[in-house]
Amino acid sequence: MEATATQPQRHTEREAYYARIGQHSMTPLWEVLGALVPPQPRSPIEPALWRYADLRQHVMEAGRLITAEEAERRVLILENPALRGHSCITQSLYAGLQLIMPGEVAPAHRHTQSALRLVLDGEGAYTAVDGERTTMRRGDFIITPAWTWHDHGNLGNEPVVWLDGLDIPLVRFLDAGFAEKGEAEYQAVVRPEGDALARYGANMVPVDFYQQPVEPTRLFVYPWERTLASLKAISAGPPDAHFGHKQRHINPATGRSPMPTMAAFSQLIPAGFETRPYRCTDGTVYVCLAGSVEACIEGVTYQMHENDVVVVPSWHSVQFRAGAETVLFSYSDRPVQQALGLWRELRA
Ligand code: GTQ
Repeated sequence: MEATATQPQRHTEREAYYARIGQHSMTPLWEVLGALVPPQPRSPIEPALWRYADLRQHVMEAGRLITAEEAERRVLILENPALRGHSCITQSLYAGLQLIMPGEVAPAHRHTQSALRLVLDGEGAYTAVDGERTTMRRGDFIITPAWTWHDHGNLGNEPVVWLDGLDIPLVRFLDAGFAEKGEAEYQAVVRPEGDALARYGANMVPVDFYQQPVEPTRLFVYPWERTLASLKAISAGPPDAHFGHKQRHINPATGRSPMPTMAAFSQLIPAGFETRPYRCTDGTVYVCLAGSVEACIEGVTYQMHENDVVVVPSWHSVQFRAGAETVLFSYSDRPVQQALGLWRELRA
């Protein structure tokens, strides 16, 4: 048959052609089209679990090796095992465990990357955002929106660890990163603690305050106490088949995500409850704040206990099976995808 006879020759001819056009920084689309325009997302990242019980000692060891001041931020990055060396947990998101020792200060700086914190371990630290401090209590969800000054300190007597979630890979992809160091180590306090929560976080805003849709919230702490109280109250009713009892954290002045690039969620899964298979295009980082739960991702089960972190890549099926009553916090790039008309989900 002529077709098969000409195949090797054609192949050689094409390779020579690719080499010639390569000299002009060109490459044929037909060799890569399937990968460029896949029928559905084919994430290069992998599902993964970080067990806090295994990590804690290593995080604490960093406290002996480097000071917060020397490091600027003493953080162990949680790198996706399939993308080592890229400082990312999904293609668009960063995660890390930050440690601050008693008496230390992580000096003031600001950057165009947005950050969220989820307090995991220890007491007595604070984060200051644009001149207001908030004491970090376990389970608190705290934000430092793009270009806000922030420093962290520890006035207590124990090491404090929290999870940092940032949009670093997304900002890097867009080549839109700027950063500045503060003149002083820590910011002068210009408002009493609780001011932002009272003004913006009590179902009210100042009388003449109208916010642009893309602005981050002025509220910068979502106290665990309040989140848990809401979830507990809601859980008196029937759970959703795919989520249990899941709430979306918002900017209360706009109803949008707290910051334009990252969504955050808290959910309670009743003891013994199993969620139905669910997939969505936003790769998501989950943290177990209370209870214990099995995360079944594309058929592989990851056992989560308190402070454990799991990443579910885009378009991977996930199901949760709670042991004891479980509270999960999660974050993703959903608002970016929604703004661009890209976000999809599938409930099985
Ligand atoms: O606390 O400002 O994990 O700037 C990475 C970069 C934390 C922070 C990180 C940062 C910070």
